[in-house]
Amino acid sequence: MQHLFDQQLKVIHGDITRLEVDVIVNAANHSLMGGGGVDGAIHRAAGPKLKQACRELRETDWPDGLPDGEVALTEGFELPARYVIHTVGPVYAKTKDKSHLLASCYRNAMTLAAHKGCESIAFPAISTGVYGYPFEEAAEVVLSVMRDELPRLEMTVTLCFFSESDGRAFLEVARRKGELD
Ligand code: AR6
Repeated sequence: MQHLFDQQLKVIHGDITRLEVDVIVNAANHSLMGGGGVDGAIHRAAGPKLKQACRELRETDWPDGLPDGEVALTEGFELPARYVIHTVGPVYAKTKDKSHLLASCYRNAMTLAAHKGCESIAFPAISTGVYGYPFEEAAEVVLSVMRDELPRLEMTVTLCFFSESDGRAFLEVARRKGELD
């Protein structure tokens, strides 16, 4: 584990569904009905009540689906995390304003988590899997959101990369940007 931004940001690798934090973020899709990647893992680990909660969210709040960059909160059900915040990252090849939308995913999730009284939040590397966002480009977006947002929040943020090499690649970007010694 590596700490950045005065210990407020942790960089780890592993399975986000195992983390004992107040809230984990899901890289979902517009339907909120589950999918592959981290979305599939979160739905499997949370159990069937998560899908039911997502269905209800669709009916009440998002009848046309969750737009890119927006966030929606459910309980965590069988997860160690109390809540899940679902967000939809941009599909790299199809989206014009992608860095703005990717930043919105992170920023909106942290704002909602703070509003719910959460003190710890964990993110996967949103959009960098099936949605094709180049990893280093996404890392730059994440770092600039963290630099802007962390000072105003009393919250610990964990970036949970699935592989050790992704974790190392993120730290390399941070080092290049002068965020790491
Ligand atoms: N814990 C942490 N990270 C994980 C885990 C896990 N258990 N499993 C995968 N990752 P992706 P996207 C990493 O494709 O690009 C889904 O089908 C993975 O290695 O899950 O935003 C949704 O339903 C990668 O670095 O999300 C959408 O349709 C990162 O999570 C679509 O994929 C994100 O990869 C969203 O695509």
